[in-house]
Amino acid sequence: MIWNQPKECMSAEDKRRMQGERLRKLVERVYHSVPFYRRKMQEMDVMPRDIRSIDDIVRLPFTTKQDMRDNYPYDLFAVPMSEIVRLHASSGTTGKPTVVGYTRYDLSVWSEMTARCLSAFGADRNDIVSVGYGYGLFTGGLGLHYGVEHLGGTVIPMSSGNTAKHIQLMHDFGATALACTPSYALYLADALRDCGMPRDEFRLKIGIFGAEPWTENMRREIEAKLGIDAYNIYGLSEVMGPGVSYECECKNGSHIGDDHFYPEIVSPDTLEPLPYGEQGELVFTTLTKEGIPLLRYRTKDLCSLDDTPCECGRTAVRMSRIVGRSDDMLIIRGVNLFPSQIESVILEMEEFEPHYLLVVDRVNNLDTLEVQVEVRDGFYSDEINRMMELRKKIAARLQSVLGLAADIRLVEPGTIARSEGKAKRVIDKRTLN
Ligand code: DLL
Repeated sequence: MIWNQPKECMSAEDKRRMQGERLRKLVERVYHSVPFYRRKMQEMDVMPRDIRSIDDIVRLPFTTKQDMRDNYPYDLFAVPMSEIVRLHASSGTTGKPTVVGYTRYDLSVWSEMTARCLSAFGADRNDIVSVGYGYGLFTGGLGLHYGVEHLGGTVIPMSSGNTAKHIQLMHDFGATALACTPSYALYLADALRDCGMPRDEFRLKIGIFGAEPWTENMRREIEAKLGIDAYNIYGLSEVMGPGVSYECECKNGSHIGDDHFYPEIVSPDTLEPLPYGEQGELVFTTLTKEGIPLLRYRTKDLCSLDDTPCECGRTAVRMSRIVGRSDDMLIIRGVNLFPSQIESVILEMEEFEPHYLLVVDRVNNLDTLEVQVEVRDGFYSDEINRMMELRKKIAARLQSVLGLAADIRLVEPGTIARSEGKAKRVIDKRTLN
């Protein structure tokens, strides 16, 4: 079912007019309330009055994660803190996270967007949705949560972890839909098979999967193993959270909520806009956001856009699956991390050389992260206890910075291969096929 027919099926002409009006108001707003944007626009010699239609968007400055870091925590907010009712955060490239603030209106748009997704996946007020995304600073849990309530369905706020309990409650509470990362869905499918409760005692029929890249093969495997219909949901905290785009029953790309988030594809090298159909970096302008509106935010996600008609009747532009990133961000068990975050922990500790290697793999459908790090001469020892202490120390520090457990392998000084050019810090053995 189409949740918001007038918005999701708007004619191209009406959509562009609406986007243009929203952009004009947005630029006016950020120019007067966010010094960062005023400065950037002045440097580029662009005034709010120069923005007359959506086509003028190319005259506006880009925003990056680094800009959010430089303005940590609140300097990109466009309203006083008294208007902000919720904060979320995601990983920054080093120490500080990226902070986003939502006004009441922003939260209402978010619920509307996630209700659109759920409706496109075939869910309605009769559905019981088990949300297995993490609740907390991560946007996955609470984002889906309010969408289910807005739809009128029933939400089970499971959060992540504790697979046995999750399966038991899905069984007992009659969950009809499951929201989690696609890799966790595969893990859960195996656990469900082995749990001793027959599949026909479960009412599961819909899967709501995103927060990390996945493939058509993974979809087939999940659908076959869990006996459900699996849908892709995309989003990022800087722009809102889950619900920026979603598949419809045609499963032929994800419709972007382009009445709220204006998408562009640019060349990651030249930043020149690319035509629909070409692959490049996805950029979003948040047309209606109040708390932290962003002009041309560079997601670093690589994909292509498609505005050809979709059989479902929605006219919203579709994006392809994410095929990669233009930076070195890794997503491990749904948690985003940058090698530089690990590097900064290692540099802080006198016991280690600044040489490390991250080995990422997927074992039984769960991502694993091994951090190999060289112990400095003078700290390296044959005594097992001393090495265990050291391992525990860095493991605890990494866990608190990354929010993720890593296996630590301490190695002797000089063990990790030195490179003459750019050091190879990551070996990602996961092959998504
Ligand atoms: O992952 C929001 C989300 C939660 C989306 C639950 C879907 C479901 P962040 O933690 O800010 O937000 O991470 C955003 O995750 O830039 C992509 O690289 C990646 N990502 C998110 N959804 C997908 C997807 C949430 N469906 C980053 N396919 C994004 C591929 C995805 N990558």
